[in-house]
Amino acid sequence: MEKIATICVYCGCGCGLFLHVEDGRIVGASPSPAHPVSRGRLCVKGWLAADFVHHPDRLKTPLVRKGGRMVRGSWDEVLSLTARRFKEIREESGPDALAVLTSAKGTNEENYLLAKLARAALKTNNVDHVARLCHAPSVAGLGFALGSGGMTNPIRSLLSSGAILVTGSNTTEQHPLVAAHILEAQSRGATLIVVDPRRTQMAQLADIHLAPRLGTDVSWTNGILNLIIDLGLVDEDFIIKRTEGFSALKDLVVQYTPVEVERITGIPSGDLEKAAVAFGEADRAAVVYAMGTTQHSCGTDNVLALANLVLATGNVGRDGTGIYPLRGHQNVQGACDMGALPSVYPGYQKVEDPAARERMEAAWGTDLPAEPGLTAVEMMEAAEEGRLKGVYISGENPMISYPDRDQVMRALSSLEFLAVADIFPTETTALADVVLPVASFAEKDGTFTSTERRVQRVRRAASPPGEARPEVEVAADLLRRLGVDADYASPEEVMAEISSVTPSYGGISYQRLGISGLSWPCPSRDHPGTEILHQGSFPIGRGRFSAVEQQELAEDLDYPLLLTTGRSLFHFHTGTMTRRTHLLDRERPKAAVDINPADAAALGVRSGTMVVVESATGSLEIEARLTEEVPVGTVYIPFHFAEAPANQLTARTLDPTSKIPGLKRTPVRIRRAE
Ligand SMILES: Nc1nc2c(c(=O)[nH]1)N[C@H]1C(S)=C(S)[C@@H](COP(=O)(O)OP(=O)(O)OC[C@H]3O[C@@H](n4cnc5c(=O)[nH]c(N)nc54)[C@H](O)[C@@H]3O)O[C@H]1N2
Ligand SMILES: Nc1nc2c(c(=O)[nH]1)N[C@H]1C(S)=C(S)[C@@H](COP(=O)(O)OP(=O)(O)OC[C@H]3O[C@@H](n4cnc5c(=O)[nH]c(N)nc54)[C@H](O)[C@@H]3O)O[C@H]1N2
Ligand code: SF4
Ligand SMILES: [Mo]
Repeated sequence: MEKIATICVYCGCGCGLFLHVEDGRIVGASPSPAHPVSRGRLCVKGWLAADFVHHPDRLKTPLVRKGGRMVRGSWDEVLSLTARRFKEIREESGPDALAVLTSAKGTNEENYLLAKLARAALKTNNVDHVARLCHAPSVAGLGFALGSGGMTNPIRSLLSSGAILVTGSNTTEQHPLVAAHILEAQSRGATLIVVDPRRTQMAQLADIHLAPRLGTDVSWTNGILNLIIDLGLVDEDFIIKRTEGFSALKDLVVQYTPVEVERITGIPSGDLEKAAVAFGEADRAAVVYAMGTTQHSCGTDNVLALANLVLATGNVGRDGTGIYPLRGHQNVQGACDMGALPSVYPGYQKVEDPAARERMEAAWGTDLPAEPGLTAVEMMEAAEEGRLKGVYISGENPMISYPDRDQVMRALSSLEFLAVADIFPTETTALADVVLPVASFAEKDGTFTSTERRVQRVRRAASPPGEARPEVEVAADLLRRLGVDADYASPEEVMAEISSVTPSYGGISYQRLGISGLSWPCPSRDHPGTEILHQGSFPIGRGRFSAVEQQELAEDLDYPLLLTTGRSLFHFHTGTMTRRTHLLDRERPKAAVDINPADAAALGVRSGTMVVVESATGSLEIEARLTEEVPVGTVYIPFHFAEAPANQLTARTLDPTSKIPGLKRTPVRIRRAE
């Protein structure tokens, strides 16, 4: 048996694991003891990471729609058709009638080439991916406040924290190896503050659990800061030397008294005070957050408020401090770094900056569009309106993962041409004109960048099934068919190009990555990488405070309950892989809506009763599950299940700055099904 060192395909923790190979087949996975994050551990999904790889449902041959039916085609046929249709649409309707959605499941090399395909070959900045539904507010908010959207410190740094504030993150289930570090810190004496409307396992383990009403995060964050200022626990030296804009913020937060915060959020004032003292008094404190913070129509404000808290207390640039936007997909950080976003090139160089554009034009040997393109949800709107006509989707399943499912269906169905690359048939490949079967993480070489900005090597352990090809080859082939030089002999050569055009990856090469990888910024070949950001200064000079106010929250008497959506430990998003992993699917085989027993009694509903959940957007039928994990007035549905798709109910209400939809708060009503 051979053991191939690679990286887990699921979450952004970026655990190192070995794939065990026997006679060309992957027979198991085990943790890497030498890896800096896993240190010999994996969560249940990591242990089972390779179980779906040889599943019989894998896509094995290219498919093309003929007379309404999907039939087998050759690679040459489907790629020449794709290139021809994209050219025709561009000639008839202009380049902005085309778009590319890249995949946070793909490698950096794949994301880089697909973003290059959009910009250099199709000539549009319409390129985006699910980071839009995930950490777009972090890219915008932390980018503004600190000069970088990246997690400031490595996961290991949490072990030195004296207080850790975790908000909007179901850490033990969604980032298990980050949770392991947090709980280890707690056992060494750190105070754990968890802010979550639900009583998650993390909330149950916390020293202080604050349960705000959905969408009221700016209020409690400003409230904690107000108390910290009152108690004289701000870091005045840090504020003077390294920041700007504090006095406007200070004038604003006085309104957020404990009594006022309790009125808005429902958090008892005594609990807020305990949290403020614990966070403010700690010599080293950290803030960890995820989707409960970002997935709101005020997501950027939520992030800015948290950034205020770490800046005011001087918790930046040292071990044990910092702000941790936990990246979700195993390579969503990398997909952003590679410029798979409508407004930036690799390394967050703005497309609107003429100097950056000239550099990229010189590197890619072609002229590039100057206007930022459409974001992911805007693409769906443009498609329905007929402005967008041809789309390439790599490894995303918007039919289940994007808000307002009926609209997504109308949007994708109205396209003139849709190409989808995936490893399995999905609700989205079902709408495609061509389906491109690609290699999974276990069948290709490349790199993933984890939530701690750690660029790590992914290694091929088996051959792709049937005619499936690594998407890096598919993207290069399409580039050539569309007239752009793309003679890469290997993914390693793509990385050489990436490092030549991406300053923060300038020193990264396959030879240097080894077992532990390198954290960016790593600007040159002799640079050791950067684990802790902002040590002496910020990329923008001074850190910036923002006086952010709580937004008015829409209420609707017709829809008296609030729905929040999310995930479970055993499934990953739309379930394409985990629902094909027997041991995981067995743990969570079906969809359910979590309802508090008090609400259930009022509705006449028991565990197991089928109910109809309705919002202004849509409705679905689903089984009820009674649990005290959700507070009275709030219900919860994981979005993994196509048979009861939570996004049937969510709306396309976007945060104006980052364009993330408010997936975490939807007014709904519930009744028993007939
Ligand atoms: N097992 C598993 N792991 C995963 C994933 C998966 O699908 N399955 N997906 C990965 C991805 S891409 C991501 S982005 C991450 C997501 O990781 P998380 O963000 O941790 O997961 P979610 O379930 O979306 O939501 C987190 C928490 O936010 C809380 N919340 C909801 N509304 C609010 C609010 O208004 N304020 C506050 N403070 N909290 C609120 C919810 O109750 C929930 O417990 O997980 C990654 N890891
Ligand atoms: N209601 C609600 N909706 C949400 C969220 C929420 O909390 N609530 N969360 C949002 C967030 S944070 C995210 S990140 C999105 C996730 O949304 P998606 O990213 O659309 O969901 P996945 O199911 O992870 O889709 C990944 C696809 O990639 C395929 N795949 C796997 N490996 C490879 C590969 O190597 N190459 C290629 N080409 N394909 C591959 C998989 O089979 C799968 O079809 O969902 C968003 N939607
Ligand atoms: S914590 Fe995340 S990266 Fe680590 S094994 Fe689990 S799913 Fe994989
Ligand atoms: Mo995500």
